[in-house]
Amino acid sequence: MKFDIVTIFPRMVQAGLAEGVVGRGIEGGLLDVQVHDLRDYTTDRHRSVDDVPYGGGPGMVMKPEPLARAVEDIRARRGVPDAVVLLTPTGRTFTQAEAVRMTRLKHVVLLCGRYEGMDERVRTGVATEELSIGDYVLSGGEVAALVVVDAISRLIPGVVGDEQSVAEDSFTRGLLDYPHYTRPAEFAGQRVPDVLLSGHHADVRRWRKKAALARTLERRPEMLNTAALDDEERALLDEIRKETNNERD
Ligand code: 9D3
Repeated sequence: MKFDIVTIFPRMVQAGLAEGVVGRGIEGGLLDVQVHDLRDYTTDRHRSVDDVPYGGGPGMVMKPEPLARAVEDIRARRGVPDAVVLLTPTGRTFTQAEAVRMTRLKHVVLLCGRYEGMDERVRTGVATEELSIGDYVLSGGEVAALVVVDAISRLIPGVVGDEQSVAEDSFTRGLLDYPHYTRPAEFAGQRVPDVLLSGHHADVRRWRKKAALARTLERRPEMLNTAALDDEERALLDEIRKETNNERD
C-alpha cells in the first residue's frame, strides 16, 4: 500500500515511520511511504505556508496553494490516489472500522495541518475526506497521520509477522484483551493465576475468555452490545454477572 504524507515537519513523521511494524513493512516492500515537506511547494522567498485569517482574529491559517501544489505533484509522480485525507479535529472519528475500510485503498495521501487550521478551500477542493483521531487537542496532524498509517498498515497481510494476533485483536473481536503474564510466577507479592501454570489448555482458554468478558463488562460495557458472542461466552457473561452481584450483596 502506498502513502504520501504532506507536512511542515517531515523529520518528525520520518522518525515515527522508521521503527517497529511500519518500519519493517517499508523495509520489506509491503509499504511504500513518502514524506513531503510542504515548504518545498512554496514559491515565495520566505517559503510561507500560513497567513493571517480573513476577517481577523487570532492565529494563522494554512495557505491553500502549497497544499494543492503538493497533491498535484504527488498525482503526477506517484499516480492518482484513492483518497486525499485531511487530518483535522473537525473530521469524522478514525476507528478500527475506518482502518479496515481503508485497507481496500491502494494509495492514500495524508495532509497534516498546523496552526489554527487550513483554508476551507483545501477541504472542499483538494481533500476527499476528513479524519480526526479522537476528542483531544493535538498541536497538528502529524501524530494523527502516524496513527492512521500504523492502524491501516498492520491490517495488510504480511506487515505484522503474526496473522493470528491481528485476527484476535480486541477491536476486531469486539472485546478487550485478557490479562497477560510471563515469568516470574510471583512478582511484587502477586502470583500468576494457577490455571495459567496448570498446562490444561482448555481451562486456560476458558479462563482467558472469562477474563476478557469480565474486563469488557467492567470497563467498556457498551462494547458487549455489539460483540458477536457465542453460547459459551454468553454463559460466561451470566456467570460473571452473578459473581459480581454476589460480591455486591
Ligand atoms: C486551538 C485551536 N482550536 C480552536 C477551537 C482548533 C484546533 C486547530 C488545530 C485544534 C487543534 C488543531 C491541531 N490538530 C490537528 O491538526 C488534528 C487533530 C486533533 O487536534 N485532534 C484529533 N485529531 C486530529 S487530526 C488533526
